[in-house]
Amino acid sequence: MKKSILIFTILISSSFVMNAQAIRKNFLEMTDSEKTDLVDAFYQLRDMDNDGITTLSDPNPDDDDIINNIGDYHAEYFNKDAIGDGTDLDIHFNLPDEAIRDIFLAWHRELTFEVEQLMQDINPNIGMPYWNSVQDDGYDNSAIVTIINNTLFTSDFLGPFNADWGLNRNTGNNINFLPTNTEITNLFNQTGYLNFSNQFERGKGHTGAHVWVGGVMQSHASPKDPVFYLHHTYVDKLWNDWEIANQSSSFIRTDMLRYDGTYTFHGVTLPSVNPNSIIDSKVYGTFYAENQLAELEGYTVSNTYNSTETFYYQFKIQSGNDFTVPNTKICAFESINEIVLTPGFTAETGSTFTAKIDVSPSARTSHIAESRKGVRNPFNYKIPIVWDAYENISDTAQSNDMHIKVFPNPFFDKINFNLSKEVENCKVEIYNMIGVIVRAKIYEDVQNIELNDLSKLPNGTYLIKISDNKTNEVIAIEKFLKQ
Ligand SMILES: [Cu+2]
Repeated sequence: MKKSILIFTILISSSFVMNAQAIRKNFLEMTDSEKTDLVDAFYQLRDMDNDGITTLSDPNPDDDDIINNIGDYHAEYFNKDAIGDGTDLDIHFNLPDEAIRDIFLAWHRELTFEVEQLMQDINPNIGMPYWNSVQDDGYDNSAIVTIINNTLFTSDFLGPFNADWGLNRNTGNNINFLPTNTEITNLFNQTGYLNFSNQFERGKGHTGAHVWVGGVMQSHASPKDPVFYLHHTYVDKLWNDWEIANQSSSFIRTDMLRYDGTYTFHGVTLPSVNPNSIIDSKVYGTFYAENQLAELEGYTVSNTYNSTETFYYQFKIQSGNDFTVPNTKICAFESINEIVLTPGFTAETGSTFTAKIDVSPSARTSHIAESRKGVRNPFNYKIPIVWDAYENISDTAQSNDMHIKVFPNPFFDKINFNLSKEVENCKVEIYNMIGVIVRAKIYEDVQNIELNDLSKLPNGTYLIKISDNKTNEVIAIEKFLKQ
């Protein structure tokens, strides 16, 4: 009897830390089936009494589910030192001794892992997506609200949770609550870790999405709204990007609330995690993709969490720069479009490594079926303007004999566009892959266009669109890569 209980406990414990490795992407890059998978997983995590009812009308509500547990925990310890004698540990806004107690970024990283792991127990294909809440300066307020409501809070994605879970969102809030590119640039200019962390936690980069969504998301119980996890995955990505540039994150504290090896939920003891051990988000095999590009670098496959580490991304996967699959370890890359291995990628003798493009539908039915449909145009709110032009351009280009030579491609800080003939009065626009114009300029009588100072653009795929400034007719369009 005792033995079977022990085995049962081990099974639960080990399943709790399975998987985790994932390529996390912008939710705008998710296919329809991936959205369905994520929504289903959220509802299952909320339904710990397994009666299939996850709405407020559940006649036997079991509040002891992980979503409510995390929400309540987060509320209880949110800013505990401010209400006690000042010595209690907490997870937010630690004053006055925040230097030794600031675990905001590490704590929320571990929390995101915890929930992602639980979701992967339900469906191993899930990677937590992120919501980039940064808005371009000078955007039209109502247009942004429409875009967010038409992408993030749709009826097939995060919209229905509002009524089902009583979240009282107020997404008509003033869009100026959300951060601008300028604010994020200022944040990234912070070089000391404590300054960065403090400004991040208190500034719009973190608080913006909480306040703008409103309702529960604005309260100390914010993890009860699923959008919390997409927002904090984005916060985590920004920390990851900052750390790559600055390499100076460190925590004086070596323990964290909830993850100190004593906290138990439904019979499972959560691991003890030293915040300094998770400064590199790759520690769990987590990579961030952006703009149709996933760069897998500086990682050694260990199979610690997964007997086969499978990295899936429907766009381009590029790996090199100290990515190693050691002897006896198993790793796979899966893509729909392109996999590139560059110097520094090593699959050692005795390892198993496979790279699959367009893997058979039986292997990854839901991803592939949808991705095949969606890969050319997975964005349904803005980018079609560009993509439709890209699709039709061959006809136009043939008729006016116009094409663009791009060099270097990929580029880093400078790029040249060489048109096959001079154009009189044209508008040049550079789009990223979620349809946002990142550069725009009007030219008179131009054949060679040079753009500089592009090193701060995120890596990934872009489109240049050249159109007649008077008629708006597309003259030429070309795709290129920043790396
Ligand atoms: Cu928080």
